[in-house]
Amino acid sequence: MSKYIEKVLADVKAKNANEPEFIQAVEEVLSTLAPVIEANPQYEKAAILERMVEPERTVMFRVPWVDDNGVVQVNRGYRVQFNSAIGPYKGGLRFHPTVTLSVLKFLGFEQTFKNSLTTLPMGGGKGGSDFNPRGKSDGEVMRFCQSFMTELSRHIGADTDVPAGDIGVGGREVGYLFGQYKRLRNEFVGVLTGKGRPFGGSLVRPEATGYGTVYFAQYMLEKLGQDIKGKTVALSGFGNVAWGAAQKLVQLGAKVVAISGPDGYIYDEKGMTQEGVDYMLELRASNNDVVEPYAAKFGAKFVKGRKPWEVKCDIAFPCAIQNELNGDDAKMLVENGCMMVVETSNMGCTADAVNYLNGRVAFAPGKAANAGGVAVSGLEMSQNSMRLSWSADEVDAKLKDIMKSIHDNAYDTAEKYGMKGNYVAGANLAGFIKVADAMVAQGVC
Ligand code: 2IT
Repeated sequence: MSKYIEKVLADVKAKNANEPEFIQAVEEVLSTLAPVIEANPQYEKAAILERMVEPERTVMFRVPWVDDNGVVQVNRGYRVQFNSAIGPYKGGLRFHPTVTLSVLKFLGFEQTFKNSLTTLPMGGGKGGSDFNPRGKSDGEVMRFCQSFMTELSRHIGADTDVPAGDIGVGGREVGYLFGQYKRLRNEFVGVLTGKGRPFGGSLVRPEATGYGTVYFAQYMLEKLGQDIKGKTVALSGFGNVAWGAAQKLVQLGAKVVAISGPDGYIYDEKGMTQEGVDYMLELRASNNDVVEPYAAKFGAKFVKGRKPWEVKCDIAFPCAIQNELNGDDAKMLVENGCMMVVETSNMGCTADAVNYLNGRVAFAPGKAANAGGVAVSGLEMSQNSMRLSWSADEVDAKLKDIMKSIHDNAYDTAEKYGMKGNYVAGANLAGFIKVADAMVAQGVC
């Protein structure tokens, strides 16, 4: 690591000592940047790293709402506008009890590099709330979303900051948020992505993160002279992302043997069928956050309270939440013959796990592999600006092209800097260079 990087990292740790997830994300990126930092003294001169680790703006606000019993509830809302060097802030909203400023700063920081990799003009941002949608009625979710947007609407805009979904925020929530924005601002614009079809949503957006991560895996396998057909796959999660991945994997002839929820995991030795994939949507809609019912319905095994990384698989796709796959899980996967891990959740693997896996197996970092979701959000923004709508085939073809560009950019950049096959370094370097050059060109701001 260069002296400059060490100094910035030490400052980040001192200044944000109570933000472990943010520190983890910064360390993961900065520890790979030495080759470009050393070759480009203009970055240090312009204090690019010091500026990149500080969000341009952070908004924190009270979200009061009334529950079905008439009781006033208060949650905390956030929007972290991290970096607008290459486009308006762009990134999802997460509604989950684990949401803290540290979590949203790590997500906004990662989003900046991810969005840079997509080839589209989007800056990085992230927001959300510690609101837990689990068990809430539709009316409660609507009132919460309206209150959240009442404050958020002052800070976003189609050319300023364009939020979307993330964990706990899907089509329903985006609809309520959009309705409230339109009402407050009296304008119908593409201020959110992941909207419903009738009001400007893009085809393929719901599937995009999951499809994209599988396309990315296919491009990696191609480099290794292998095919995804016939591969045994373990997924974690059963939400929107895991569903999209499962759908594409089943279409391509992979054998999906595991999905998981907070209650445990499902082991389906025969491999998931299209009916199983469709049933994931029903589980999701039940709003109970459990996968157990899948077992009885499809004659599969339910393993309570455990993670799916103990099953034998060729490829693992963590699709749930940050730090869901740790060093011990990584060792278990490798011992069981796993040859590829495609991080699909943001920072799904702990630093230990990444260090263990990267090089031992083909390892795809989340900011590259899961960028298909935000990429199709970028395509939704384009369609909204042009006031037209592309067909599903058109969007899917563009998504595939974008995932190929991301793959090749990460692969070629790693090779250029003498780290062939290291997608972690390649993605960080490629994502960084574009943002850094834009920042240098725009002066001190
Ligand atoms: O982590 C992510 O990239 C997302 N949650 C999607 C963000 C977006 O703006 O579509």
